[in-house]
Amino acid sequence: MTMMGRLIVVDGVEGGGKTTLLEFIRTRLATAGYSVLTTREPGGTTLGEEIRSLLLAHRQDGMTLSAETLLVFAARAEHLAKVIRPALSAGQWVLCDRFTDATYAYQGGGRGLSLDKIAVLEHWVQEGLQPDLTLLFDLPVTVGLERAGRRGAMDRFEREGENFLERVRAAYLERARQQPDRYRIVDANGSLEAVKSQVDALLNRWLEQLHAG
Ligand code: T5A
Repeated sequence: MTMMGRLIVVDGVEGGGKTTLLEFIRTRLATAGYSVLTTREPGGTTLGEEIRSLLLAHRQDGMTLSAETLLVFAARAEHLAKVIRPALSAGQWVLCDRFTDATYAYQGGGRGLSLDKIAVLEHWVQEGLQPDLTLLFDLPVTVGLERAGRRGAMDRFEREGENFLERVRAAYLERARQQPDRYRIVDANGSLEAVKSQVDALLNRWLEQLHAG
């Protein structure tokens, strides 16, 4: 029987550098001997990427919170069925740029949707599947926004501004506090080199623990 792969997620407020570090993490895991598929949310499938465009577009200002949350989970359902579960079943590791923690943080913490409602959708769509490891890139919101702003036009979530993102950040940190086994917090408020070396050390320790069983 093939051993199930592992699901590793990078998540956090805007501008933390998680997307920049995705290839670094993939290479680190590949060096450790794992076949790694990288993907992202919202997105990762043809329909999921179309849903992503709807979610991030400025013209969607005014979308109801229910519609926004259901779209996020619709994309996630596709992603799990067509990409994540088949890869894990084949023994591949999946490295995903954002996952359900982002829904708890943005739609829950940021927009104020009840966490119970998110949990209902999570149980429906994920049927108990959870990431094995979530690297939470944490940094002050102002620093993250400044970095994201340098990258170009802001998406619908970045345009919500500082107070919104402060609530998002607090929600991420609260989840990390509640589930310390799954989370590792990366201090993303440093140079790219400093962030890389932290991530490298965290991954080494996590892989050692995994092998120790
Ligand atoms: N969303 C998502 C929800 O609301 N609910 C959900 O359930 C999900 C899954 C898109 C949006 O969707 C929302 C949350 C998001 O707002 P996304 O595609 O992950 O999600 O967001 P992006 O806008 O693409 O990425 P981020 O803004 O989150 O940025 P990253 O990935 O954290 O940062 P990155 O790597 O793109 O870096 C940003 C810039 O900073 C520089 C980089 O070069 C880049 O220019 N940078 C640094 N500069 C100096 N020092 C460092 N240490 C740096 N690290 C990066």
